[in-house]
Amino acid sequence: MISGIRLRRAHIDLVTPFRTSFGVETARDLLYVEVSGGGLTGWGECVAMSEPMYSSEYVDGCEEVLRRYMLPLVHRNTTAESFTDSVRGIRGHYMAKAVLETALLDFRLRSDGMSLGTFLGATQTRVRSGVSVGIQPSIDELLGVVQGYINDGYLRIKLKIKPGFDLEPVRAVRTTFGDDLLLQVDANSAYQLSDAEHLAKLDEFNLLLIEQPLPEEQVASHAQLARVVRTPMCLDESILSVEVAREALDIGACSIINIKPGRVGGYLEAKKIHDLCFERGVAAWCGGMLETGIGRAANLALAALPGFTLPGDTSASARYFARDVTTPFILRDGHLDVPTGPGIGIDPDMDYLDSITDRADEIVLTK
Ligand code: NPG
Repeated sequence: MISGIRLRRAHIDLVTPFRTSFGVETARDLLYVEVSGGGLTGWGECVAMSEPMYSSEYVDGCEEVLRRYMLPLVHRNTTAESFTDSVRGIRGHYMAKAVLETALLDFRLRSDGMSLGTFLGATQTRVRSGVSVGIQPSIDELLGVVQGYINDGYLRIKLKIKPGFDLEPVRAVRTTFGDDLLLQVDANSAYQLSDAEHLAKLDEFNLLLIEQPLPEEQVASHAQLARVVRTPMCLDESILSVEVAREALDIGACSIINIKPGRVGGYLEAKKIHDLCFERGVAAWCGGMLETGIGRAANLALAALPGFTLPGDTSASARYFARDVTTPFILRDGHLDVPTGPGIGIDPDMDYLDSITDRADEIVLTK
């Protein structure tokens, strides 16, 4: 039974600034939800960034909607499933829903002694790791960064692109590292449909996929774009639920899906999107949101399902942080191990976590 919930705000520096088409992240502004009872704690990590630039969500907003509308719905016997049902009437706020749902799920699975991977239907004990490379100040620096990740053993490279930083960096990476490198690009919504002819010039680089070139709302425009660009279209920001995923696939807006639990309201919805892709033979991969070990552990459990046919943004702890909040995830032979312990299968180092915590508030359950 749940006896208490804690909201924890913390911060951790990134080892290197991460630049996308919408901004630059230098530190992670963290929100954890801890669901406790009977000596056990279930953990959730919010994926929202400090500012509403990736999507409309941001971490202070997540905390506000959790406190005001979601936590009052939680009582001692709330489960991840009953919570998800009870917040169906709250529109949007997927990242806020996801962090609380994950903590509830982790709490229950720890009580039951079952790993998240087993609960979700994982079939792999380790997952192939890709890495997402931010926009660099110059092509030379980009080549150096990519070389470093290849040396680390990453099995696929994703380059962030934006108008003015697209064809040349992709050409340079392809030419330098050869045709065998698994390479893809991510535009984070930075283009317009009128850029279709320009984006089609990426076709010559034999990319695995192009991710989210157009704004989130423009699902149908992606279908039009996919008729001009031969590189497989992958959607990220647009896919907010299994229903959107089905419609996007039905109209040909994408042929590959980046599944991020935080973006779709949690692991239960992420699993439904996985199942849809698996049934239809559509390639899927697990995205990342610069998570610390708590969020990363849960993503690895998901990424171990059989429908994740492409390497994900499931990179090692060292790619992001000098010191992670958990035992670090280490890249071995291009793979990360899927945790096997109960729930997400890993605990934070509490002394270290407390040392980076700005504040932690206990929420009293009234029912
Ligand atoms: O490896 O965790 C990671 C980051 C992967 O590129 C990544 N995430 O758009 O998918 C994305 C992107 C992102 C980065 C989103 C920063 C939001 C902020």
